[in-house]
Amino acid sequence: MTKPVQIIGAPVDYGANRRGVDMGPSAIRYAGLAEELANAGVTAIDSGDLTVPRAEERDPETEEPREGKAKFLRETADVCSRLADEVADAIDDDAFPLVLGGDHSIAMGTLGGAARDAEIGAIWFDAHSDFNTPKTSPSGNVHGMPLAGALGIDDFADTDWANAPGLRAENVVLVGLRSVDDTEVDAIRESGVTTYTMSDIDEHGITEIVEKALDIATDGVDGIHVSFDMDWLDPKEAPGVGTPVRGGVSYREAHSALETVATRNEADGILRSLEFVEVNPILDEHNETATLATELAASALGKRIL
Ligand code: HAR
Ligand code: MN
Ligand code: MN
Ligand code: MN
Repeated sequence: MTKPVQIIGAPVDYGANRRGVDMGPSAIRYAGLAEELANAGVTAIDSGDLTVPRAEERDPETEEPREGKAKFLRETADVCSRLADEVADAIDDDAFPLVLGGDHSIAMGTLGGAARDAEIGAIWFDAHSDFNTPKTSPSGNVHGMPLAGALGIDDFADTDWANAPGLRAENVVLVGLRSVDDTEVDAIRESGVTTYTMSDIDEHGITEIVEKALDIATDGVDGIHVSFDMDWLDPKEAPGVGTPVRGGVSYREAHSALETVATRNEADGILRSLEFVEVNPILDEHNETATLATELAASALGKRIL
């Protein structure tokens, strides 16, 4: 990464039903993010954390949306709006935003900022498809909704804070899916996004799948966002997540995926923003999931062994 990287912490747990993911940004910094990035030859500026009121001080019920349920939607709207501004400002300053979550609801902020004055694609590394809406969500947890929100699906059609203006569904690729709710299937099919499941990775290998994802995500856009949910990895590698799903990618596959992204970015400078979400230090073992996030960030930003 030739640009200076601007680290933005989003200590948010409104969107998850397990408390603790709000401590993710601290845990990732404590695990040595600054040193990892420095060793990778990256210049990083840490702009600290967004101010996020504690969930206990808030009432999870909201009047919005009109139908269905979504907990802490007002609070999520507030923090995503501020995150979008920070991300857009970083890009304006010719810095590269690296956002630390926090639960995955914050992706609506990151994408909103990255897609403010640009047409963008996105690669979503996640066990889950995050395509629910307040109407369809089985849980009411907003971290299961950010792609639907950013793409303006159904209830989210006129929810300005959630929508990412320049995000193009035809340039959105979900990689490594293994947990999709029945309620998400139709919306995914109708949206025009591309999906690769874990079975596709089994069949074709991680490199081929990520190369294909990059071809699709980068086609005709100004840049891409990479959203990395730590539950994409197998829970044996990343135990510190709130919604683990067996059968995820290995340690090497995760690095390989991000090294493939880094190599493409070195060639065409297409990477516009990056985020790591869903690290839950309370559920972690010796901060290893946070440590993994620091290593993966270095791989994505161009760390080389030789
Ligand atoms: N699909 C489920 C729901 O909507 C689970 C959401 C998963 N949580 C995440 N997102 N970590 O990737 O409740
Ligand atoms: Mn997710
Ligand atoms: Mn997930
Ligand atoms: Mn196939």
